[in-house]
Amino acid sequence: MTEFPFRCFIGLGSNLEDPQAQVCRAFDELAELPQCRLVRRSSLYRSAPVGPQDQPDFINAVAELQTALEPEALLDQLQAIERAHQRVRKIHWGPRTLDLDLLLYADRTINTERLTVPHPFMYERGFVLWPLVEIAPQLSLPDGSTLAQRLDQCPMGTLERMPL
Ligand code: A4P
Ligand code: MG
Repeated sequence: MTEFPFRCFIGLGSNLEDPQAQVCRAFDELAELPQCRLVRRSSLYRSAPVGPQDQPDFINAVAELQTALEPEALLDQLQAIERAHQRVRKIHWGPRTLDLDLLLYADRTINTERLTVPHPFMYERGFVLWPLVEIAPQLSLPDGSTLAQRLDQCPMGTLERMPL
């Protein structure tokens, strides 16, 4: 089996139209991406919305991929999956059928017009960090900090791990 060289992490989120099913289907679609191997999927987590409060709770999860795609090519694939879930972009931080964020790409720091990696808000967000530590407890981050250090600053709040 060919191993793809770059390790990356994708954040999944949904709060519309059966969010658990949206996230489970997205995991299966990530597993089918070209030049990628889905290595791990976290549990699903439920939490209150960050941002506008007049929207349903979110279901979030994190996936670990090995890939040969360059970051923007991977983003293209993630956005194609979002489109397949008929996501309509309307309100910033508003409700969505599926949101796929490229959280981390190897140990790279990326700042282009289309892509900011590490994802700019991931360190403040329990719904990203807790599923991430579940599947990658030893992870160190591009700035040299560890996930354990970041978690100290990020309480679980309303976050709840769903039973398998
Ligand atoms: N973009 C730049 N960097 C990235 C990256 N690392 N990964 C660009 C993915 N996309 C990236 O994204 C807008 C543009 O960001 C893309 O075209 C891409 O080129 P978007 O997903 O359409 O915009 P958005 O989702 O409205 O904004 P944003 O900032 O991505 O929102 P977030 O950060 O995704 O937050 N509460 C809970 N509990 N759980 C959630 O999952 N999610 C949000 C949305 C708010 N509150 C939430 C949750
Ligand atoms: Mg997004």
